[in-house]
Amino acid sequence: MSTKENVLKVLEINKGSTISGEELASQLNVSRSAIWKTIQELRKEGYAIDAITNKGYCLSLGNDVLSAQGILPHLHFQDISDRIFVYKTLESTNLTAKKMALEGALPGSVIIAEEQTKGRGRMGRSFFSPAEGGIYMSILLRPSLNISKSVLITTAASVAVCKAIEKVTGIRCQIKWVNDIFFNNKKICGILTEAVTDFETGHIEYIILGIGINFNTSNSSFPSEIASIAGSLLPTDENSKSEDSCSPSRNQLIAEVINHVIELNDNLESREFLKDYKSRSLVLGKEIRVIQIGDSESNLNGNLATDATAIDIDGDGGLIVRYKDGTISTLNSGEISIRVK
Ligand code: BT5
Repeated sequence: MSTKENVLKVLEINKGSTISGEELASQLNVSRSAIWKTIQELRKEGYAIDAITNKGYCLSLGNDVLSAQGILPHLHFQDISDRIFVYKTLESTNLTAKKMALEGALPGSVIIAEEQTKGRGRMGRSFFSPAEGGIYMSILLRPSLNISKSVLITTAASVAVCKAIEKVTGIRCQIKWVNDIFFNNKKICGILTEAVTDFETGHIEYIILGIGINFNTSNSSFPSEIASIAGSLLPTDENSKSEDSCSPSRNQLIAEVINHVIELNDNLESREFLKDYKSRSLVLGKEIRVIQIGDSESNLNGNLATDATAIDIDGDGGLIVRYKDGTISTLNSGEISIRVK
C-alpha cells in the first residue's frame, strides 16, 4: 500500500477523532513531512481533513469521498479487502468488471465508481449515474447454481440491498419485481445482473451483479425523462443538502451491500430470503401490465403487453401472474418488464 493509502486507512479507522502527525508518522514508519505532504494531497482530492493545533489531523465524520479505505472498516469479509477497486469515473462498472473478470480477477472483486458516463440498465436502457451522491458498484460472483436460476440471484441481491439500506439508514424499501428498489414510490435503485461466459466451453464463469443507488442525489438533478419516477434514498435539495456529521456514509452502505450480498449468495439454495422479498414486494396482489421485450413500451397496446394480477413469487424468484382469462403463468425471464397499474 502507498503512504497515501496507509494514511487514509488510519484516518478512516479513527474517523471523527484526532490523530497527531507524530503518531501517524511513527505508525507508518515515514517522516512527519511525508505525512504533511500526503494530507495536502488527500485534501486536494476532496477529503475533509481538519488540522487541529497541537492535536493533529481529523477526518471529518461528514467526509463521504468513496475509497477502499473508507469501506474496509465496515466490511465483514476481510479476505476480499484487496479486491475493492474505486474509480472516479468509469463508463460502466459492469463493463469494467467484465473486462477484469476476463483478465482473471478473483470472485468477490468489487468495482465502484463515483460517476458513470454510460451507466447501463436492462435491455439496452441507460442508468443515470451523476458524479454526486450516487453509488455505482459491480460485484463479481461465482455462480453457485445453474444459470436458469439467474432470476434468483437478482432476487437475492434486491433483498441484500434492502437489508443493507435498512441497517445503515433505518429506511425500509420495497421491491418491484424483479430488480427495482423503491422508497416513497420512487425508484431509488436498479440492479443489472450479467453473465461472463467462457468463450471456449460456453460455461458461465462469473455473474456480474451491478447495483446503482441514488443515495443522496439531488432531486433536481434527475433529467426530465425520469424526474417523475426516480427518487433518492436520502432526498436532498441543493438548499437542504445535509452537512450533518452523523448522516450515514456511502462507504458504509457499500460495505453493508457487499456484506449482505456475499452472505445471501452463499445461502441461495436455502431460499430463506424469499420471505423477506415477498414482504417487501410492491406488486403482489396488484393489477399489473406485463410487457415482453421487442414490444414498444410506448405502445402498451401492442400484442405482447398484457394485463394480469400478480399473485405470488415462486421458489426461483419467478413472478406468478393470473391473466384476465384465468390462465396462470410464471414470469422468469429478465426480458420482461412489468408496470404496476
Ligand atoms: C436497471 O435497469 O434499473 C438496472 C440499473 C443498474 C445500474 C448499475 S450501476 C452499476 C452497474 N453498472 C452499470 O452500468 N449498470 C449497473 P432497468 O430496469 O432497465 O431500468 C432502467 C430505467 O430506469 C431507465 O430506462 C429509466 O427509466 C430509469 N432510470 C434510469 N436511471 C435511473 C436512476 N438513476 N434512478 C432511477 N431510475 C432510473
